[in-house]
Amino acid sequence: MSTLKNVLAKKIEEHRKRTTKLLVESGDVKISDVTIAQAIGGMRGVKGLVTDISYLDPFEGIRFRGYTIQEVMEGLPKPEGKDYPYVEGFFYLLLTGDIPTKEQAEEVVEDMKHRAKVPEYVFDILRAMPRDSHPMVMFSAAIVSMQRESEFAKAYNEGKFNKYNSWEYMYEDALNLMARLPQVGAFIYRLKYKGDTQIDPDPTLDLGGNFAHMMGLEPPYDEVARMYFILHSDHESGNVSAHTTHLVASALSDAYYSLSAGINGLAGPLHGLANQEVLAWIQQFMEKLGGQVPTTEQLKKIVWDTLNSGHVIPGYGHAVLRKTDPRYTSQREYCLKHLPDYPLFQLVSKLYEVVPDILKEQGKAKNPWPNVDAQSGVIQWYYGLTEYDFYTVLFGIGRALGVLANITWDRALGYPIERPKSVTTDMLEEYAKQAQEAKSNEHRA
Ligand code: CMX
Repeated sequence: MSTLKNVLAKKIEEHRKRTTKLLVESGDVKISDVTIAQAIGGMRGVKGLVTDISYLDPFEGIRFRGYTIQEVMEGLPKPEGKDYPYVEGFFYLLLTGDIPTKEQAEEVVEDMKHRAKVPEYVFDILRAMPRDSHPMVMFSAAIVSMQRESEFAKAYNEGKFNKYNSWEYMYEDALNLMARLPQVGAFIYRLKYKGDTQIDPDPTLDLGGNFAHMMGLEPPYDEVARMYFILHSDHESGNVSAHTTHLVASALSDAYYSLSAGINGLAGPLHGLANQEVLAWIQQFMEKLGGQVPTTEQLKKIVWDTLNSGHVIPGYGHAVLRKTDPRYTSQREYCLKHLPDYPLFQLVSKLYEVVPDILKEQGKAKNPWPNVDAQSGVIQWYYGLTEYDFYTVLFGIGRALGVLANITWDRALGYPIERPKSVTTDMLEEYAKQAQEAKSNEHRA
């Protein structure tokens, strides 16, 4: 058994006791109430999910297994001479909660290399799709097409499967998928935008390095890939892609079905597609201005015009965060170091100066600050990846790290099929009436 699987097995053994104790001794302790506004309004703020992979504080931002982004980037082992850590070592952290040693991280690098072979039929399927299909359609289709490779589904069908060992099959699927996604992503990119001129994987490289290589992008794009995949990996369980993956897996669907479903959610413009929307929006108004960088006054007008036409400002706002997203800040720091004078970076920085005040003045968005998507396209564009409808695939490869770690733990802890209860509008009206009556009785008393 690999070190990672061994460590994970021990952690699971220990953790199961905590979950059982909570259920047996304190199962009826309340952690959340639900208002009518929350039931109608997308369950915002309702605590009804459990994950230990990451936690999102509205003001501090994301912590992965208790570590801030900076601690992750500084503390994890890195390939020789590189500034950003092995993605594989980060996956070790997400799964186990431990920062791996360099040896442990490199063991995962080697393990993933052995799992990285994408079946030929996936390429045939992708080539058979209309070339103008959105890259996220191709990505999702490629993932679900590999379902026949699922160890989890095989074990289930062969009756090997039980509540205690099912995580091991999910783990195998998670590692196999994670090892293959970079090639699937790079294949789609080169199929769609580079005339199907494919670049074979280089078995000497780690996941980030190999992705850059297969995309045909020179270093330091390998560093960008490592940073990008880590930053986009997880944002606790309630976001659409993580929640969907978890929900589908709760029906004992395997990792292929579950991840493909999560990727479909990521493809929505209010979620992961926002990174593409930011660039599309910028390109649109730059075209209107004849390529001239807008003045602050012009930018303010563009932002107001966008809002007044009923559109959201892509890359701004968040359902949980109430400050600038530290994933935005982390990418901004990269830009300040590597491309401070790049006009697109300066434009995005100018937007940062203008948009929050306007959103505050408009008074609708609860969070006027930028999220991860406001900054991410700039770096991609700088390194030559200008086909912005591909950006959400990059997000998807990263997001897979978090959601696959989550569903492995879901099986380890035996979480049941997810099935919240719904009510009708009549029932809500009845609750409202009863609350009003109770209030008037209180006044009278
Ligand atoms: N521009 C304009 N209006 C915005 C806004 C923005 N960036 N963000 C929120 N609002 C509006 C909402 O549309 C909503 O308007 P209505 O009352 O008319 O419906 C109002 O402000 C209240 O929304 P909220 O409670 O602040 O935000 P939600 O939790 O409902 O939605 C999000 C969060 C991210 C969908 C929203 O901020 C948004 O649409 N942002 C732009 C798209 C984006 O960047 N998405 C990526 C998020 C990160 C990710 O998942 O990748």
